[in-house]
Amino acid sequence: MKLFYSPGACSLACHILLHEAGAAHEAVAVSLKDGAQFQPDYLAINPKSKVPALVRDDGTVLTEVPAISYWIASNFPQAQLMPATTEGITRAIEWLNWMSGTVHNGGFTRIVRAERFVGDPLHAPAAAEKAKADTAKYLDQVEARLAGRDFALGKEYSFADPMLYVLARWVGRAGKSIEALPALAAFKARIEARPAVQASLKVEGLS
Ligand SMILES: N[C@@H](CCC(=O)N[C@@H](CS)C(=O)NCC(=O)O)C(=O)O
Repeated sequence: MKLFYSPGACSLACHILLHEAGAAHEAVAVSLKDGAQFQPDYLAINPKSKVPALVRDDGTVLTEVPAISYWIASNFPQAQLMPATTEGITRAIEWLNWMSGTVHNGGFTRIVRAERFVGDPLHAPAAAEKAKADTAKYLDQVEARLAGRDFALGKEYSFADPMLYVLARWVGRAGKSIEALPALAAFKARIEARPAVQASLKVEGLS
């Protein structure tokens, strides 16, 4: 398989899960800052111009962090990334949809790519400030939900956790310090101790 990623981007969640699963893969960097996601060779892989994209062994391409995360957990059962109950699986999907749809694309993306969300480029700084305030509020909601838990679902690690780890790495962009989010800070340290996380950070040049 081939995972198309950008260092520290949301694709890191899928990269971690591939390492957790022990899945044979090649990690291919896409330079977002150089606009490689808009070039024809990448558009042929993912016309949405986003990472992650996972090219599977049969050549088919899977996109979207929640879908890729679920697929890895389903296909590598020995890694025990899939919760044992329907309730657990449903809660993991609930987390991933919230993190991806609201906190990431409805929050952080509006901060770092504010110019895409306004008609007049002069309005981008104000839009970014509003997005920062909204994202800080979302992070407070994440913190409240995580309080008293070791992982997103409670005691058990699951396919939802790597994306939560990615968000924990980004809190500074919302003007938050990780120390102000103690449950998220403890979670981040817990996840960072996992060999699969260390291996992924190393490949992405972040360790
Ligand atoms: N909904 C997508 C979001 C993917 C996404 O926004 N990826 C960012 C990196 S974190 C990206 O590729 N951005 C490039 C761009 O928007 O030009 C998912 O969950 O996979």
